[in-house]
Order: sequence, then C-alpha cells, then structure tokens
Amino acid sequence: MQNNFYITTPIYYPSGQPHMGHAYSSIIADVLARFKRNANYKVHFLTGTDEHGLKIQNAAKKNGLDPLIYCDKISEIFKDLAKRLSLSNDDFIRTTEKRHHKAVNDLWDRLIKSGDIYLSKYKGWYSVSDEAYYNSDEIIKKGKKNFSTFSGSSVEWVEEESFFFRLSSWEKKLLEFYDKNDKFILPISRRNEVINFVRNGLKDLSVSRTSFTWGIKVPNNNKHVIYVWLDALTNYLSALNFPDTSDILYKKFWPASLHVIGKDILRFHAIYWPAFLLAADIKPPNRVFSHGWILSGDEKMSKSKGNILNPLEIINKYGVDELRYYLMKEVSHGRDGNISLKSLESCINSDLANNYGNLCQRIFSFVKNNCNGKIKKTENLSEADKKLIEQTNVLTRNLIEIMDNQNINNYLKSVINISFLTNKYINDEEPWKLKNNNIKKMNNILHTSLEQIAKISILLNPIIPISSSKVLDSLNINSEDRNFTFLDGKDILPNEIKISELDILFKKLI
Ligand code: ME8
Repeated sequence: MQNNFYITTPIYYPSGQPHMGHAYSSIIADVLARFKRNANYKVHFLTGTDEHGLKIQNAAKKNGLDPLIYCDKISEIFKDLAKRLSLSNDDFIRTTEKRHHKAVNDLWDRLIKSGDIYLSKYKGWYSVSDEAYYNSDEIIKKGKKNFSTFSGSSVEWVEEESFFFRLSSWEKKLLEFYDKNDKFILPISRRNEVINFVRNGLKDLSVSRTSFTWGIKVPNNNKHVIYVWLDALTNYLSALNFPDTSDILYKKFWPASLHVIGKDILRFHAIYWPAFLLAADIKPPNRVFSHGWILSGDEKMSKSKGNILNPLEIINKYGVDELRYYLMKEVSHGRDGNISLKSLESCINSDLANNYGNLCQRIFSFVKNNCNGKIKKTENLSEADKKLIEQTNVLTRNLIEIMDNQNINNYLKSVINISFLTNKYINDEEPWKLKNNNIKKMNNILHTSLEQIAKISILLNPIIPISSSKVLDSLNINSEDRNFTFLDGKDILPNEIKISELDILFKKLI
C-alpha cells in the first residue's frame, strides 16, 4: 500500500512583493514534500494566495485597481516565485476561485447547522495588517496610536454587527484533542504556548465583517463577508475538492499530514482551525509545524521595517540551490534566524563549494582523467573503506525520524558531515599515489567515494534539487532509484560503473 502525504504552505497575502519570509515557509514545505516523495510517499503539495479581506482591499485601492484585477496581477508574481524557488507544488490555489467559494459556503453551512454560529455585535480591537482580533490586554498605546503587543502591528477599534463562532465552547475539547495528539503542534515549545493560551480561556470569535465588501458573502446575508481567516484556512480543503467528500483527492489526502506555517499565524492554525473542523465534523489535520522568523539584525524581516533581502535578487546573484541550502542550514528548528549576505557567502563557500562541490569535482575529474570514467570495485575493502561506510551508517541512522519531526537543520548537519568525512578519507587514503602500484586498492577507494557521493546527493536532493540531480545524472542513477532504500544497507551503485562528465557545481565566492 502506498502512503499518502498532504503538505501545505501558508497561502500568501498578495498585498505586496514576496519576501524572504515567504520564501522560507515555501522552501521548508518543498524540502519536506520532496523528502516524502523520495521516501516513496504519494505527495500532494499545495501553495497559493489569500486574496480577500480589508488588507487586500486596501492594497488594491492604493494601487488604483479593482481588487480582483489587483489579485490577478500579484498572484502571478507569487506563482512565479514558486517556480523560481524550484517548488514542486502540485497545485496553486487562489481564494478568489470558484472551487474555494464552494468549500467556504459549505463549511459555513455546517457550522450554522451544528449551532456553532450566532449573530451579535463585535466591539474590540482589530489589526488589518494581521487580519486579527486582539483582546484589550494585548494592546499597548504609543502616542495616539494603539498596537498589538503580540505582533507589534497597529490596531483599530471596531464596532459592528457580526456573526460569532462559539469558540469558548470548544476549549475543553481542544485541550483533549491536544492531549490525544501530542505531536499535533511542533516544536514542543509552541505546543506548550498554545495549550497555555487555551487554558487561560477562549472567547467567542467574530467570523464576519460588515464594514467592507471584499470577501465571500455570508450565505443568505449579503451584508456580511466571512472573516478572512475562516475563508483562508478553508483553502486546505477546497484544493481537495471539498465539499465533495467522495472526491478521490479528498479521500486520499484529508486529513492533511502537515501544515507548515510561521509562528505568527499559529493561533489561527492550532486553535481556530481544529475548532472549526471539529465543529463541522471534519477531521483536523495531523500536524501543524511552526517555524520561526527570518530576522535581519534582530528584527523580523518585513516590508514595513524596510529590512528586506529580496529572494529573487539573491537567486539571480547566487543561485536557487544556494539560497535553499543556506536558509535550511542557517536557521535552527523552530527558532528565529538571522540572515545576512556575509553569512550566505560563507555558507556557500564552506558547505557547498569547499565541501560537497569539491568532493564531487575532485573524484569525478580524477576518475575521468585517470580511469577513462570507469571504475570496478573488488570485494576486499580496506579497514579505512569499511570505517567510512560504518561512520556513514551511524550518521544516517535517524535521518528519516529527524525529517519526520521537520528538523531539516539537524538533518543537513548530519549529511554535510558525511561529505566532510568522505573528503577527509580521500585526503588520508591518497588514491592518486596508488595509480602505478595498487590499481585495485585505488579503484576501491574511488568506488567507495562515488558511492558516498551518491548517498550524499540523494540525501541532499530535497534541499538542492538542481545540483544534486546533476551529480546523480552523471552517476547514471535512474530516477526511480533515487530513493532512501540505501538506508537499509543496500548499495546504490553496481560494482562496475561508468560516470559521465560533471560541470562545476558551485563557484567559490571570493
Ligand atoms: O499570514 N520570517 O500570509 P503572509 C519567516 N495569508 N516567516 C515569515 C516572515 C519572516 N520574516 N514574514 C512572513 C499570511 N512569514 C496568511 C496565511 S494560511 C491559511 C493564511 C511567513 O503572506 C508567515 O509566518 O503574511 C506566514 O507563515 C507566511 O510567511 C505567510 O505570510
């Protein structure tokens, strides 16, 4: 039986140009999607744009465009970003699509039928930039303006008729749900944060607005548009053709295996979303993984702070694999990470050019220049060969589990360490000195090195798909063999191999 894996990025607000935070969320999800495909899962990977609400209505107005025309334009930029980041998404959803409206209407109807929605009046704080309601104890006054202490965004006072979702009545059931599903929220620190928040008491949530029009209308009440977060979260269902629960995509992929999100949108995904779903009698997703922020200096990288490193400019200058590798290596699991051009360049030099790139280049050119591209291994491996293989086995032992906990950063550290050890082995074994007196031993060293390169390239494939594929192509490894079965001790390469030419993978930056 084939295992299914449904993974999503957040759907992005097309309120401005994409930035490094967007790239970061997307790359994490793409790495995990590719990893699961290589582990022989049937993967469905979704990304898209979140196009309703006041934030987008205001952005369109500022640009002098009708909201839909504005969204048509900016969502194309996000689609293009997905391509430029080498995302392997199977779908790109826009919340202005018909399939999405249908799903949101159905979810709303279910919540009405279950008695979880009622009409009242909202009086309180709202942040347009976060599209979020805040309690009075989460507000700080600075001069004449008020701000959320949670996000730092400015808030406005809102009083309007609104439909409410009975979130307060889901408090106990949510706590039971977290208890039963101890890995629903990762990392653990975020899980604790959510549980504490819920334990402190949940208030009913306003789920419609009447002071603007850009959104999905409440069924049978045109005065109200549905709160953009109830609308946006439903994208994960619409992309599987919900409400048709007999649809093949829905049957195969719901509940979602993993929502990748940033820590700023954790409450929406880990509290509101499972509550909406439980109320609508739909299974909640299996996991929400919350990553930290990309910082520049010590601040969150954001347009309003003017400290943006533009992902497209970085890709143009350094390459997409380089950016993907750097972000995954530099930022620790679930934590915030500081990025800079200086540390990007030093990471490219140390890990990609001097370590993995150098390993591939030195062995490929030696085999090409001295062995006519052909190597045959004999059975009597040396102690040094065996030691390297054993060290590699130790380092790869827990890799699947590490990735199943979304710890890409630790995964990469182990993989790059294998590359380092292989370079060291080559330096110690000096195969070039054996050319005239011990061809068999030299061939074994070269074959062992190529097998190591094959393993490292398969392991790096989810992170640097373009460069690692070049190496695997040059090793003439079929695409269906580029999977993790070697982790059970199987060799990847046959005893006798012929390699093809390999171009320089990574240029060293001076
Ligand atoms: O939140 N570092 O969209 P969005 C890391 N439409 N991640 C960052 C970041 C930074 N500096 N800045 C933003 C939304 N992000 C909603 C999602 S899902 C149903 C709806 C991350 O475009 C942020 O944490 O504001 C979030 O995960 C994602 O980018 C989208 O942000």
